[in-house]
Amino acid sequence: MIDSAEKLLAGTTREQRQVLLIVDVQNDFCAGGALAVPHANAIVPLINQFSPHFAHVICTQDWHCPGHISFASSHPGKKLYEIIETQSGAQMLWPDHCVANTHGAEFDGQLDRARCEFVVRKGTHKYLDSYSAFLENDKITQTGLHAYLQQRALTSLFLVGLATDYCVAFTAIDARKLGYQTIMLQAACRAIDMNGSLERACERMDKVGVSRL
Ligand code: VGL
Ligand code: ZN
Repeated sequence: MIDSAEKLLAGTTREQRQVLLIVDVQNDFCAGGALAVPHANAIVPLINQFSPHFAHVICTQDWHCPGHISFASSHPGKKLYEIIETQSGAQMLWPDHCVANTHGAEFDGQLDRARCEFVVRKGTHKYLDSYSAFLENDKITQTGLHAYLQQRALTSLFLVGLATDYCVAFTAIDARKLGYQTIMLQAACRAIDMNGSLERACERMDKVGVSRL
């Protein structure tokens, strides 16, 4: 850790090191969106209630270019939700979603972002997807979130948002591996839950020590 972050850590209270990390609360994952997560909109008022109680609020944004590798439409002959092999491993094929600079990629209009201090965009490379807000799916490429948190000595993360079984879970698991205290606030998350994906994600989170409140 850099020297100034160490000083910051010594001089701050536990509360000052806590972050509300709002994962992918974007139009395409909400009602009427291209990859709508069931009951996604129900979490927004709750997240808005939590925000003022955190010293730090950070939002993540799924941000793909047209023709992105994760889109089924980029792979003629392949079906939606099929899993294909790519250079960076297995890739599930999704509907076109969160295309950069489109309405679908914007944050939900009801989400209060007044106190959001940092936005992390992920999945920005055409040939590389990212569920985690820390490491993209090749497990090498970093988004910059870890560096930001380290430099500000932010050590404990409260996760809310979409989707529990994909981006929230992958982000929480990487956070634990990187040494953050990681708490998932389940009431303010919603899942896609396809073929047991939610149960598997919860098992993986439990195994690495993500707290689920
Ligand atoms: C997500 C699938 C594809 C998510 C993002 O935010 O959970 N899921 N891209
Ligand atoms: Zn995506």
